[in-house]
Amino acid sequence: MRPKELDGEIVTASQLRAADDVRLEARKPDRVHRIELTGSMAGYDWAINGKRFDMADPTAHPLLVDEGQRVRLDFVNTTDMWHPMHLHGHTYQLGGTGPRKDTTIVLPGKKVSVVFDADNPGQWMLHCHNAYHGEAGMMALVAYRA
Ligand SMILES: [Cu+2]
Repeated sequence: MRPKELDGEIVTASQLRAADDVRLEARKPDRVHRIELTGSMAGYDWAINGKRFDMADPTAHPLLVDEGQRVRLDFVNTTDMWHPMHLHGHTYQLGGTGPRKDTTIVLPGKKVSVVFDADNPGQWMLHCHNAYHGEAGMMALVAYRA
């Protein structure tokens, strides 16, 4: 069975725009985090910025933000695989006018920048939504400073 929706036009996020009522107003980021996606199939050592997330010590290397900040995440994929990067607790915007999303695919060797407003204090996971990669260590904690 092939749903007829699969025969429609396939669009990528770069072809989409945020609706007027959800577009983030232009603002210089208060904080920029470079999120290097690292690791390989051979070593299965998937990580963020070379650090595999440690479930036994989850707050070891937080990506800090402060409430009220405009935050930019620069995903830089240094690997040979694509990674769907998912942030909990927020939706981010692709670039200046792109769609609001909570997961974006970062292709091998590519860079994708997203911005969000830090308006939901807490500690939130940022991880590859390929669960095998996440469990291997491609996860990080986005933490608001108290
Ligand atoms: Cu991945």
